[in-house]
Amino acid sequence: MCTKDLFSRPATTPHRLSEATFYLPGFALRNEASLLIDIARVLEQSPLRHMQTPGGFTMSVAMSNCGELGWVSDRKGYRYTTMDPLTNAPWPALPPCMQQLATEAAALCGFAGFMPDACLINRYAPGTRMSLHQDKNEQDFSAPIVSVSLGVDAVFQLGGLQRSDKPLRMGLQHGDVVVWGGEDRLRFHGVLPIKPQQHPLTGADRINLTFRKAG
Ligand code: MD6
Ligand code: FE
Repeated sequence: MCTKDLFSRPATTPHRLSEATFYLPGFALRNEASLLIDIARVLEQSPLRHMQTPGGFTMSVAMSNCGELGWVSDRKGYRYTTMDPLTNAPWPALPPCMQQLATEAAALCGFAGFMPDACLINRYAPGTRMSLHQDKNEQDFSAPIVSVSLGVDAVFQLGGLQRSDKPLRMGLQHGDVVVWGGEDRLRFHGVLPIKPQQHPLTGADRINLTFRKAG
């Protein structure tokens, strides 16, 4: 179900960045090929699109989802839906390999039994950024979020619980995983503008997956 890489890699030990935020460098490299195939299949069914913000702007990050629930933004606000508003069909199922990666990463960080019901897929073209925000449209803040970075490098901003807290900056590379939950679940965070670069698997783009328990 989940093709491991040809050359097995040593198990990653999570680096603890704060009380409940963990960095697992390269954790997703062990099944990068399966992951990229799974993502491509999902995007054939529910293509990436630029959503509208409630304020009427077009988001520069292109998004789609898989899982029972998908995160959407439009003039009415931010929320999770069971149907893809672009296709009027349910969001594609969460591929087992993707779910397994998220569940295993969460467990390594002390969040046993994490069962995501939503995976937001973000595509950043060069110059694209994600401004500081909190993830707070989910029902259950006791579940962590597992974030997987693929493709070109990004600089992630890890803020505090107040918007005014000065964010730390950390580089995220292809295969890196960040897990946060508990008291860090509502930390502000964002992504600085992506620099022009090339990655052999994704070209100039960065793909980020965030697995959530939304419902
Ligand atoms: C990104 N990530 O890395 C955007 N949210 O492209 C997020 O917004 C995010 O990485 C919650 C937890 C981890 C994340
Ligand atoms: Fe977020």
